Amino acid sequence: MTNRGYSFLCLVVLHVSPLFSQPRLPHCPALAESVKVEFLHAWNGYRNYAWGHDALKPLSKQPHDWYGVSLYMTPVDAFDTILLMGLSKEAAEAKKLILDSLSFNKNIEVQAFEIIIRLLGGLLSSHQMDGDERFLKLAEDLGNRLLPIYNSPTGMPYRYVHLQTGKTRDARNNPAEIGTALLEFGTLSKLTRNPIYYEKAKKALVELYARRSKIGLVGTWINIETGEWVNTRSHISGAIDSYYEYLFKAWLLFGDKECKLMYDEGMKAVNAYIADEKRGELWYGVVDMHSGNRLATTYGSLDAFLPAVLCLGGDVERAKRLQESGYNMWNLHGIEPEMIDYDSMKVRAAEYHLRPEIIESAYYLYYYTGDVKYQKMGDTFLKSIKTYCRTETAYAYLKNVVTKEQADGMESFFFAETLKYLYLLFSPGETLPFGSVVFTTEAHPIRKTWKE
Ligand code: DMJ
Repeated sequence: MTNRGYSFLCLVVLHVSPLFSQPRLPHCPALAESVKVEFLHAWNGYRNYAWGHDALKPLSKQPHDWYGVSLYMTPVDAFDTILLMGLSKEAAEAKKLILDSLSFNKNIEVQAFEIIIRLLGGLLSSHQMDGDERFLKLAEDLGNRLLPIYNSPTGMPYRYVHLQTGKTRDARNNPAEIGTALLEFGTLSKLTRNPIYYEKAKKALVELYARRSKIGLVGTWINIETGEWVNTRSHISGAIDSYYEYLFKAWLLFGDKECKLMYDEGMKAVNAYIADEKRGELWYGVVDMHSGNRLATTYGSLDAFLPAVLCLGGDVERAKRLQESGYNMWNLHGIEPEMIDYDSMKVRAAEYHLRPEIIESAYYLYYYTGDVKYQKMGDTFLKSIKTYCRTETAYAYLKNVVTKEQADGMESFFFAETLKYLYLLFSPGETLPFGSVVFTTEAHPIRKTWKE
């Protein structure tokens, strides 16, 4: 890997952490501090120009609400990062904003997946970290409004639901949106002692798994009323990605053995058919779920979550190799494109949406290997993001990683995930002992506070 000005000083702290009998890893206070400074830069942009709205449009300096009215997407998604960074003034302001004003009694239809991972997950981790019961009350209200998604003939969820009427829409769904709910709904069940949320979200996963092909793969789109696949492309990219993540993490958080089994079987098939070797590098592409025939050699910023999950599942060797490939992708144009063809190494989708996945994987790999090169990678990621995405008021995603043209958007996951994983990568164990929580797909840390 290139060094690209790796000039920071990491402190080697070799005493033993009380939670884990392993030496603490070197941390980089100066870099952690600079992530905090950048967080505050983006947060203050949101605070000054979009306070109380879902998000800030960083170039026009205008607020943006996904559904016309605000669901406080940015503050809810960002709140646990604010707490982790110890920003007490910002935490108090954000908490007041959320608890005084957030209500889900809104005449709107929402996309369940996005609301579950950003808001339900955010409220649950906020409750656990801050201790205020009102966060849990909001989560419970939201959970109840979302539950009708599971009222389908198969038990797999519809994509959209109206928050007041419970009316559902869109029977064409994908594994990521079907499966990425068990951590949030499961935690809601544990904390409210109401098993309904766990049961519904788990059934959806089991029903999906039951429809895997003979070679063990899932496709991209399925009709959740008939159970028929409508798109049989199989990969680990967007629309499937966190289905695998949640199978493993449900085992970690809830000790759900069935989920572990489904993960092991699923990942066996993924490694047998989707994994691909090029020039001695490991990549994951696209195959047909029934034949296993290769359909495309594409990999992108969303796929870069896999090394993190491979680490958790014990496959650190594949994780290391895949992260190297992802790092090459990042360095093609100095910042990561949404998708490349790893055969030709040409960009296929040129945006950079301020995504976290490759940083999340560096964070896990640093813990699993203790190799400081993952912090150096993090330093590269931070420098690129600062160089190309920073604006006068906040951060903007890139329309094109080749031209570096900025676009008028800053997703809430930039606060929830991208900056959180960078911060944690540079301050290992200082803020949050590794292994003490399970991160949801939106990086909301969930602590197991219940008995099995
Ligand atoms: C986030 O909302 C979540 O990480 C999701 O699983 C995938 N997409 C974004 C980040 O890229």
